[in-house]
Amino acid sequence: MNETAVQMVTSRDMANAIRALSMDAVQAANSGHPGMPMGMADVATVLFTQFLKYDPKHPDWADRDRFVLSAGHGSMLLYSLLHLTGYDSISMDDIRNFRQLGSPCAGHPEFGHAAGIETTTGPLGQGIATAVGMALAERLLAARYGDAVVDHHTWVIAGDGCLMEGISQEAISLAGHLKLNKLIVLWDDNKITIDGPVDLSSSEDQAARFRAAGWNTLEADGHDQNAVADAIRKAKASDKPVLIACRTIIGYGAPNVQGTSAVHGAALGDKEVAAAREHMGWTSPAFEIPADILSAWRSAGAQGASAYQAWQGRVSAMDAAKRAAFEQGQRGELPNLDAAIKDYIASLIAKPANVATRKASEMALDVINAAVPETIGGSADLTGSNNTKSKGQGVVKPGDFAGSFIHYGIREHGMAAAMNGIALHGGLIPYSGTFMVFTDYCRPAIRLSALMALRVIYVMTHDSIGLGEDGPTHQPVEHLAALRAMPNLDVMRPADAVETAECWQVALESAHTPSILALSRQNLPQLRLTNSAENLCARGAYELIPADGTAKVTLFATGSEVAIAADARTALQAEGIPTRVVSVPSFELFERQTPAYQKQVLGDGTARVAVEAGVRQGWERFIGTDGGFVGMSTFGASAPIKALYEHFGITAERVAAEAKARL
Ligand SMILES: Cc1ncc(C[n+]2csc(CCOP(=O)(O)OP(=O)(O)O)c2C)c(N)n1
Repeated sequence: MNETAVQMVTSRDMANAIRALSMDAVQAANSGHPGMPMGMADVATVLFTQFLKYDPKHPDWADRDRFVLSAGHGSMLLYSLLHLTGYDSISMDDIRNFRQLGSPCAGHPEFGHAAGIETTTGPLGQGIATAVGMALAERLLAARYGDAVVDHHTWVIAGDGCLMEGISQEAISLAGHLKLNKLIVLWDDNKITIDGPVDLSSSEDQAARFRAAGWNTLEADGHDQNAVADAIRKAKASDKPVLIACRTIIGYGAPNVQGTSAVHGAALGDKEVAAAREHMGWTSPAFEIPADILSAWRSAGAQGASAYQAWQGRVSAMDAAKRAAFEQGQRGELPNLDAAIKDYIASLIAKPANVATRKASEMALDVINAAVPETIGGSADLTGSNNTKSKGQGVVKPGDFAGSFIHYGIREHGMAAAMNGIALHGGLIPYSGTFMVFTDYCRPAIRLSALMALRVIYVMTHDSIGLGEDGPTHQPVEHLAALRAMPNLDVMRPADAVETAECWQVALESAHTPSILALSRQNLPQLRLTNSAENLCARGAYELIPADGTAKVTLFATGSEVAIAADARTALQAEGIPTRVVSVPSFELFERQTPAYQKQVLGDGTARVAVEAGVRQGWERFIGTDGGFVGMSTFGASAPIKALYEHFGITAERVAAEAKARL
């Protein structure tokens, strides 16, 4: 490094490198958001050169600080920082190809596209809520393994949009309650959104809102790097999470448009780009960073190498068993799970349990949580209904992270996003529950679990009209179909205690796919009464009861309706109609089977009827165009379960009649 040259480089020059790259990349793509990166360049420069703990050469360092660009539209800020600080994952060519197919520099930051992108952001508010999960994971792991190996901050850059979104309230309220004091939010307080000034649509006192939720708040002129550094220094000493309101000018550096919504989300145009160059004194052509400025950035990026080495030394010095557990968690391996589930299923075969699948899930969790210490459970204030807390599971409390069960409160959306953060952080496997109907309240975060390919397990109980008296607001009808429509999400609806255990195993072993476990409120008979060497649910659909004779009818069912299908089969067999029952715990898992297996399960040439207490959409895959479907086509109603199943005609008689009508 040329020391003299570095001394001549100012931190404002370094920030201007971000501004230049951002405006030039947006100009080249002729789309994107230059305003936010240009406005927050000074703040980000302070963070990445003076405070953030990271090592571009070891981007997977378990104890690195996490940086979340919640205002994901400002993606060029992140790409610039990663390139400038020396991450190999973002080259200058990648930046030139901003927003083009195949470039890791996508329109919004996409997790998995380049090292250093800690999470996918873009849907406003998700980033800050995900960061709460990361900060929580850090404290949970620190409680287990000690501050010597887990001791990092989680930083967020959030804009007005993130803070206006409802999810931000759930997130800040949870973080404040838990006293996640190593979470620091840098708010891009530029008072501009797309439609114009923030006061078009909002007049709240943001800092007061954060304080009411248990945060400390600070403010700084976001273009005075010393003031920003002072505020960050104070924030790091806080015993509560901290919001730093950074007063900035959107598009800072573009002289004719800065401070206006015009600079939020459109290329500046050649004339304004030239004017900004002139204004900033930036003489380099597009996509060229003067050597001295690049060198200053690279040495900032290299600062973390010694901290990484020191951390490695501390990991080596750990007690051997603890270290092995820590590293196993980081790798995400589950060496004890398979044997534990097999033993547990054998015990169910020996002593069948006719319980609700939510209860069966709790029984499975008693086994799983003992065998897989990485699990972190929770519920959105329905712990006793979701049955997500296993025997002896300790509860996480404000400032006390020794437990592994989180009372997320009535914050379903925040809970789901926090689970994404826990999974992204690494070292832990989050699962948590609410009522199935409230997957709608979680859906934007579930979508990100799926898009980011995270191991997040959603325990969704009360999965049909079978919940009874709470009525149609609480009864999912379209939810299974809606969730099955989402790519890379495994929706599983087990029929009994054995299937529930098998589905849990599939969910835990799916390292790159989130799972929904749809579980019943009502008791169900155990239908699996013999041991199987194989996890049958992993097949997605399988013949549960063969026909007595050459099958003329195939009945398909999921979850609580499998028992109804079994009753219908008994009736049909009694009438001399050989009938088989196929249990379909998961459409998605079935699609991954071989065509030969699928053909065999589908039972070509038989009359086909499906029964599920939900809408028909999607069932054609199993029943074809001429099959029968017994389910729901309207919302449910408030009544005892028996009356509801009769009222909506989800009965064995109806299933048998639909079959006979097709013979
Ligand atoms: C959930 C969601 N709604 C809407 C959008 C579209 N959108 C992107 S940026 C933005 C305005 C954000 O304003 P602010 O956070 O102040 O960003 P700035 O103008 O400062 O860049 C909107 C509405 C989005 N990305 N996500």
